Amino acid sequence: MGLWEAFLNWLRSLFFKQEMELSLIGLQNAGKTSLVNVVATGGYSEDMIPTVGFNMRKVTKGNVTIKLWDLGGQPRFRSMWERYCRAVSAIVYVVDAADSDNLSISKSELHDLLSKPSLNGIPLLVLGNKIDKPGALSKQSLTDQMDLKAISDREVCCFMISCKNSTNIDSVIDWLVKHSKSKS
Ligand SMILES: Nc1nc2c(ncn2[C@@H]2O[C@H](COP(=O)(O)OP(=O)(O)OP(=O)(O)O)[C@@H](O)[C@H]2O)c(=O)[nH]1
Ligand SMILES: [Mg+2]
Repeated sequence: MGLWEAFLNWLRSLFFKQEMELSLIGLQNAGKTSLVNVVATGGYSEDMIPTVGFNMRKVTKGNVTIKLWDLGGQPRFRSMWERYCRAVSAIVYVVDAADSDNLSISKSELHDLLSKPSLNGIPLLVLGNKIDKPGALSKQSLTDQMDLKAISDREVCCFMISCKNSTNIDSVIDWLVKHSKSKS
C-alpha cells in the first residue's frame, strides 16, 4: 500500500467508523466458536466446550467493529436462533462439511430459520467448514445438499473453509466487512 493511500485510509477511518452485528448459527460441533476464535485471534484448539446458550464477542477488523452472537447449536438452543438473528446485518450459517450424517438436519434447520418472516431479506453466508478432513464435501455438493439454490428472497454466498488450517478465512472477513453498515 502506498503512503498516500495509507494516509487516506487512516483519514477515512477517523470519520467513517463501520459497525455490524451478526449471528453465527449451525448445528452443534459445526465449528462456530472455532470460527470466532480464528477470526478474532487466529487461535485454533481441538478441545472446545459446547456453547451453552450464546456468547457475544466483539472483533475489530480495520475500521469495522463486528459484534458476533455465537449461538449454541444443540437442539435445546435452536428455538432461540431466530431471536438473535432479527437485528443482524448478516446470518452466518456454519456446516460441518465432513459430517454427511447430519447434513439433512442442518439443511432443514437452515430452511426453517429462513422461513421466519422476521428474517426476510437478511443476507446469508453459508460456510462449509472442516475441509481439511478427508471426505469433506465439495462446494457444489454442499450447495446441492443444503438446497441453497432454493433461497431466492435474499443474497446468499457460500465458502468452503477450515478453521483448523485457516483456509479461506480471509474471504470470510472480506465478505463480512463488505456487508457492514456505516455508523454516523
Ligand atoms: N478438523 C477440523 N475440526 C474442526 C474445525 N473447526 C472446528 N473443529 C472442531 O470441531 C469441534 C467443535 O467445534 P466448536 O467450535 O466448539 O463447534 P460449535 O459449532 O461452536 O458447537 P456448539 O457450541 O455446541 O454449537 C472442536 O473439536 C473443533 O476443534 C476444522 O476446520 N477442522
Ligand atoms: Mg460453540
